[in-house]
Amino acid sequence: MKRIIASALLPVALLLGADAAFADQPRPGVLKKHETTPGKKYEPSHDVLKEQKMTEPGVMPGVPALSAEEFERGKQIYFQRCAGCHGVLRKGATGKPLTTNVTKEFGYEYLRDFITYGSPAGMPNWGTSGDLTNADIEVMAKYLLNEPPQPPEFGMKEIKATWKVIVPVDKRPKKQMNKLDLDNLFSVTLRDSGEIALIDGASKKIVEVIKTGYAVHISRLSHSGRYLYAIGRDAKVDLIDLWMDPPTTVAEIKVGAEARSVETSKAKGWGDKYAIAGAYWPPQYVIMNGDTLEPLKVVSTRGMTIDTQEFHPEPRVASIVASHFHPEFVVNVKETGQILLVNYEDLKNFRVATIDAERFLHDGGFDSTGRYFLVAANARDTVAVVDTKDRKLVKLIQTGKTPHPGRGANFVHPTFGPVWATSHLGDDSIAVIGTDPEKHPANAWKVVQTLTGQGGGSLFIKTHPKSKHIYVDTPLNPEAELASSVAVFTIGDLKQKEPKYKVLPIGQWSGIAEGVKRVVQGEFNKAGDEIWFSVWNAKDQESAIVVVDDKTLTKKTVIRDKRLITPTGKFNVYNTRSDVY
Ligand code: DHE
Repeated sequence: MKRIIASALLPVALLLGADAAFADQPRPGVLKKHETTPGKKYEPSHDVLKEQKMTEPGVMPGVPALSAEEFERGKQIYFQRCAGCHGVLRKGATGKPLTTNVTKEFGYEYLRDFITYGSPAGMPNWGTSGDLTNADIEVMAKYLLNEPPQPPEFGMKEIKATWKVIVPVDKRPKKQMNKLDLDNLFSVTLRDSGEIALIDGASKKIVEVIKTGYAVHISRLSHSGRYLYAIGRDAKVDLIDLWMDPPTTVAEIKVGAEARSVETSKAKGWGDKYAIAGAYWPPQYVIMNGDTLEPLKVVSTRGMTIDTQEFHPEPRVASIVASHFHPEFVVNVKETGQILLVNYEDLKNFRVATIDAERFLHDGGFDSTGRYFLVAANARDTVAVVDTKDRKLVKLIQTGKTPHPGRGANFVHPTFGPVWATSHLGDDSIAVIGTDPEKHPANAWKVVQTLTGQGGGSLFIKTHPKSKHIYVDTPLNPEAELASSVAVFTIGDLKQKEPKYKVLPIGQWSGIAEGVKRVVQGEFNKAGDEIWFSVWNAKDQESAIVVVDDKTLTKKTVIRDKRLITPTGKFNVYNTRSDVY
């Protein structure tokens, strides 16, 4: 029996699956009070867009006018708290549309009450939770009755204007100038300081802290491992040359106003040639030169949804991976549910294959052979599988509630052969999916086993080809104890019907007393004998990285350094460039 965490479901619904946000349309008087949850930290907030200059709507007959101050406040709140679900243009994303034809039907009082009390279907109770004041709620009710402002587009002209080559290619070294063991270097996201820390895998010392974009999100490595690309939520890409002494930012660019993903070309003969970044706003991806970030092509993702075949004005670009079989990027478009195979062989005679998958695509990774890509369509509790060699959809697989694999975990199951696994945000299950159609055809592309972990609110699952263990985090679980610990399964035990897991109290091991100490995203070192976890506290509190010995499942080292501000994602150079997970 799956334990679904009611309180964790709310933000999940809000973030990822809430077409339901307005589905029940409660009337004032029957609104239910409910609690806002800890998982709300995971709502997408368009913090960067909220700062953009936008034109105020004119005065409209029959609609309460907004003062300039109220407009500014409404815009800030909308982009920070609402746009992630209801869309930048209010035309609906994972939440329902809030265009004026809809909001005028509801009227001022209804909107005010809805925002205050929320709904059991996914709308948070912004008022009764204390997140918004009555004055803010009144502004928001008025704001929604007025026409939505549109943030500016960001085409080639604007992108080019942000592009800087700081160290030209001919001024860069011809060989590695530092003594770092680059393949065992970790790039660590320091989310709230907008920096990455490069940490040496052996000494566990910070080698360099490098300024990046705002609320930096992920790092990806070029095929050779020389170049590191970091993307901020402000869509700023920083290109860092790891051969320089010390590693230095050699180019930067902004590919839009809001973004989350970046990747580099990995097909044979194309290593280090191109980079690609996907934006949330405007909905587009940009292909760039790998060593300079010179923007070469901007492509919009606006288009039809795969199911209802309706036009979607702002489908965001979620994860991007690079095919190992063809000169192609696999670009996952969240709201249309399309997986694009973007061929970069000839940018003039440009070819994009469009695979109808499922909505709303988010994160994913390859199987152990690097041929099949598995991606979560989290609004539909589905994992979509694409064959990147034959360029086609293989299967849509039903999993638990709101799969969230990160890049997932590949291992050889004692009964079912090669498998890939995902944990879930919305329940405590771990879906184990067969991935070997050649030697284990009966198990391929099915959930062959469902494990029960310690709770929902999981974001990342991890193993390594050399490891006998599978690690499942639960940073968004409302229970502090679960949020600050990790469940570990032993692969050999999966023969049993209900395999048990061991709990590692990573937060406690960090020795930090303050904060919730969310433990997030395990990442192995190159040798595959230790796994690093972030102990993620608030910006003004101490955070840490705890290194666990994979053989003994004991604490090996704790990295504590005042420069480690809000560490979240960690990217080992070798494992990231080679897609080992
Ligand atoms: Fe992420 C990956 C989007 C919040 C940590 N995150 C991704 C990817 C996307 C994404 C599309 C896949 C990138 C790829 O593979 O190309 N993340 C979003 C959001 O929209 C969301 C939900 C809200 C937001 O406003 O950004 C969000 N993400 C978070 C966090 O709150 C996390 C936990 C902490 C943080 O640093 O912000 C977080 N996301 C991560 C990490 C990865 C990631 C560590 C890469 C995992 C990996 O192993 O590859």
